[in-house]
Amino acid sequence: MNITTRQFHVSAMRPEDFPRDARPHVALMGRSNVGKSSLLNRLLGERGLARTSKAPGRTRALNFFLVNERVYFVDLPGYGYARVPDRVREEWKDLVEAYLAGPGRPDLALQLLDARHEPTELDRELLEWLETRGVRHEIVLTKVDKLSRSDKTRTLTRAARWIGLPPGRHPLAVSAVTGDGIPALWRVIDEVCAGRPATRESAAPPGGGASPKTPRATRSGETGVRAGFQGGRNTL
Ligand SMILES: Nc1nc2c(ncn2[C@@H]2O[C@H](COP(=O)(O)OP(=O)(O)O)[C@@H](O)[C@H]2O)c(=O)[nH]1
Ligand SMILES: [Mg+2]
Repeated sequence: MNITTRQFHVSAMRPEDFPRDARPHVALMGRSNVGKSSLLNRLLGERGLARTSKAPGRTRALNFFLVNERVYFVDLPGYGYARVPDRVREEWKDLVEAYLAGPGRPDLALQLLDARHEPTELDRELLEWLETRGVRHEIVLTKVDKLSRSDKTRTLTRAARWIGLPPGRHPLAVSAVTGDGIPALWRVIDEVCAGRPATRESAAPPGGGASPKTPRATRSGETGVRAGFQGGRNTL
């Protein structure tokens, strides 16, 4: 996508604030501090568009950004941050569920995992929730600039197993600092925004390897099961 305009649209604290038009949505989700806002800024090419912070647990609202007047990028509140009152955590959970299960739910959810850390129970819960609801999603490992080459290879292999990808396939891995992996991520986003079928080549594993074209989760996987993402029951 050749970005010509990008602007902050709305900070939604209640479902009534969500945009109601038919434009596609790309949502960034993941633990607090995983790098959602930084990745959004990198993707959209404007530092400071979404607020980033060294202090976790800051974002309470769903922040919508409108790109080229035709697609929303949505910066969601992070989960997994312990020092949050129960009441706020419950509000967050209800708001995110209302968004994910509502009519304007994302066409593509980017689930971010910090490449340096093991995924948590809450990461697993979110992934299962997205799969159960048939929301198209893509796992994206963040902050890969912090890994050595050998650590990166190991991390990609471990993450592929965690997600359950077939052998030879790896998740996307990006750095908001160096821009590593950003073009590959854009290819996925462009494909979804263009409304083409949900297939893509996997990110090439380091050192080569087969990359079978395997469709990822699609909307046809919708089951109607109300699993409910409990993210933040114990920690936000
Ligand atoms: N080295 C490195 N640091 C990053 C990267 N992305 C984010 N960070 C840092 O991680 C912290 C949290 O980032 P932020 O985007 O606010 O995370 P969010 O809470 O998920 O929105 C900030 O200090 C960022 O500068 C990255 O790709 N590489
Ligand atoms: Mg943020």
